Amino acid sequence: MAQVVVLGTGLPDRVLDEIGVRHTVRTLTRDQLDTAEGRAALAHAEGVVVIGQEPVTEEFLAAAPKLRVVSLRAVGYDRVDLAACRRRGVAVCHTPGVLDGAVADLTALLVVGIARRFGECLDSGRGSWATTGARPALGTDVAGKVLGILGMGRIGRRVARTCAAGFGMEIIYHTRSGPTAEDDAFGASWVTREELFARADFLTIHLPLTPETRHSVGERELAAMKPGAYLVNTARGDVVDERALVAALRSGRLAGAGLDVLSTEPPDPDNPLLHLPNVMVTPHVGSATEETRYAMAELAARNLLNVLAGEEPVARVV
Ligand code: 8YV
Repeated sequence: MAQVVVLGTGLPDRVLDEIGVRHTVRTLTRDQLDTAEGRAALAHAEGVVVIGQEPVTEEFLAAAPKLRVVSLRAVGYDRVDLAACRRRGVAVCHTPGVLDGAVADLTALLVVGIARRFGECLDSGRGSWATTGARPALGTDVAGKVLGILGMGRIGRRVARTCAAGFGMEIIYHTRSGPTAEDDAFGASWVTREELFARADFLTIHLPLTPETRHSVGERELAAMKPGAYLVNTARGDVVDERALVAALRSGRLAGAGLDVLSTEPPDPDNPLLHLPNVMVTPHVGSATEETRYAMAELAARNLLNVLAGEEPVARVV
């Protein structure tokens, strides 16, 4: 029986019980982590489940010398110091595959949402329509438009299929690894990175955040986009240089943006992206459905239990 710390709330009771049958479970909030009680729990922990965006740093690992596994209830692992985990022999696991549909649905929603000025429509519906009769300016059709997908992994591919089959969009994509027969089979075309930015009416980002991808969509890339194009990001805020994005939106170079992720979360209330009428911001809810979060929690628990039992986890990063 090992000590397991669950960092953050939101693991369903059934999943907590599943871990609790075999191990001692201690749930800690971010604030509790800094208390004597929190430090003591971490000092004995052999496994940690990370629910939110809590960083796993060298300092965190030093406070948990018995740790054998960090199990993320997330697919993204950009907040984990992988090198430090490797050095200390700590396994890192994540939850790929089970959230593709939910994230792709939200991406498609943002594509149509910004095209149809849905943020402004909701504001009007709740206010000006009844008081002054004012309604937003006309939107634009998505059918027949080019959707550019930057990063054709599981989520990008799911977005491609949804937007091609459901909305009649033409799909182009770019991945460093080049075209795949599977993607080309349903009419998506691989293009160079330059061509992707130049041809997309809507560009959607599905890249992990790494040192190479940080701010990789910046001034140069945004200036290369068609005037009046739209940007969607449901991956990680820091893939985009937010200052360059704000400038492109203010100048009218970009017609709008749909963002589920921002550089700082929760954002600074003064972040201009929260105040531009042609930007729809959602609060990092790509995977936030009952079914998907349950599946993520179960996979996170399975990964943790496997490592603690000396078995191979389902999805290992380190
Ligand atoms: C999670 C995410 O909501 O999986 C990811 O990488 O960004 C989201 O699905 C987030 O990590 C909180 O658990």
